Amino acid sequence: MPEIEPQDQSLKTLKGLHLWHAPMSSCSQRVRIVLAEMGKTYESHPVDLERGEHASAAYQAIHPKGVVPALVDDGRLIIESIDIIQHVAGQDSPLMIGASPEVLARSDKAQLDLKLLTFEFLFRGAPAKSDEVAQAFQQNHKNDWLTAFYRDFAAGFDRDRIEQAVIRTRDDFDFLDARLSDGRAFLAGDRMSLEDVAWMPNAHRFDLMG
Ligand SMILES: N[C@@H](CCC(=O)N[C@@H](CS)C(=O)NCC(=O)O)C(=O)O
Repeated sequence: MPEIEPQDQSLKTLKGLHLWHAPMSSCSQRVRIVLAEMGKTYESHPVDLERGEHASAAYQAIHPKGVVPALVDDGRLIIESIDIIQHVAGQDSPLMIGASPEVLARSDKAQLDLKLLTFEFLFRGAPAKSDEVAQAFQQNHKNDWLTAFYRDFAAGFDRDRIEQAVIRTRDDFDFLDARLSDGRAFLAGDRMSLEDVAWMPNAHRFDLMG
């Protein structure tokens, strides 16, 4: 369900491609990779997640879940990175060849574990959000799952929750390895497809985590 009716009706008047995104967001990275591969230019609207900009009323009127990315293409609002990359590539793109919905959906599902493990193993040592930013976020962000996630992070994630995320991630990478085990260079065969794009940010993130 990629295209949604924007709450912020002014989005309908925008021309060309507009992307709301964040540098370290894996879901945004996917979209930027496809935009670059397709040679498409876009107007960039960075959303500062560290400062909780996605809790603003203005941003939540763009993306109903208050997360990035969000894309507007000639007034049409599209959310969900897997839907966005398919939209940006377009049906006739070589990136679509062999890209299976199953592998794309699996990357979407893996995002929650990637997020948990990123916060635990990459962000925990980073400077915490100021109390002011953290409180404003809790008050203003309407996505209950996300506000609970930040509370859990501050309190310390349960060890079991981390372990389950590691196990599922291991399964995912075993699945990808099995796909590549016939010697193919890319997940869907001998050329890069959306499958590689969808998983690339995850591989990069685990690389950052060491
Ligand atoms: N299924 C969504 C997930 C979107 C999502 O969770 N985005 C993350 C970044 S990858 C986000 O905005 N997180 C906000 C936060 O962590 O505060 C998609 O693929 O677009």
